[in-house]
Amino acid sequence: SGRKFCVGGNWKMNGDQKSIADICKTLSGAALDPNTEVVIGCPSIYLMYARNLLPCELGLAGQNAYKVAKGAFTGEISPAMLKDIGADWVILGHSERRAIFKESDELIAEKAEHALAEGLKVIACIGETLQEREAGKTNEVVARQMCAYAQKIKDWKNVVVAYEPVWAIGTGKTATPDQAQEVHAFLRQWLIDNISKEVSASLRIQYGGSVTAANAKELAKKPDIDGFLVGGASLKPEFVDIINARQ
Ligand code: G2H
Repeated sequence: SGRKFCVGGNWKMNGDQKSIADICKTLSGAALDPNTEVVIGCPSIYLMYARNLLPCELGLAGQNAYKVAKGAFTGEISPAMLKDIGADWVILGHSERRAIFKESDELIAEKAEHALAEGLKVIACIGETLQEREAGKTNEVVARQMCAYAQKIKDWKNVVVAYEPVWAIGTGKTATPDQAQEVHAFLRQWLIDNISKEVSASLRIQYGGSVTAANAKELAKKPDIDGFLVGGASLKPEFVDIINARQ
């Protein structure tokens, strides 16, 4: 496809200095597929620590960032701060941010716009809930979420989209390769219809939701799956096998 395979690890609110040192050691010692771009999403308090322990060719991501550079926003961090400490990516719009912290499509898009303007690369998450899927609304929901991003994102070159069906997140219930491919193909067509052929051909779309070493290889064979966003398994040595899923 010409799109470089891209695998993100999303550690979420997990880890401590000891366990993060262990993961970084595993990643440093492993033979990672040079044709896969790797990004580690680390809790913000450990970002500098992880940056110093990770191989320099691995990207580092915050898991959230606010929509302005600085100011009276107690508890928040900004893209400028992420850049300052050596992170080059941010994950935005994760379903946990949407569901637990009530982030709207619009706020998430504003965050993406600002992060891109500050020079960060963005993993822009989308995905439907089980209720939405069962109501036959999957395409409608992901299109709505993409529309919100598209209102604010004018240049997609530093964006990766992560399609994460909420019913597959942390549940052990992975989408089948066909189920994932079906939505990725829909998104590819949505991009042609709403953005451009060029963006549709070049934008990477990751699948996320209970990806493991056991299911990554089959998912990776699908033509519109350009990588993964991995939660639980990114904390374990099997993350190496997921990075190398296409070997
Ligand atoms: C989805 C995914 C990573 P997990 O949230 O973003 O997590 O692989 O644990 O389902």
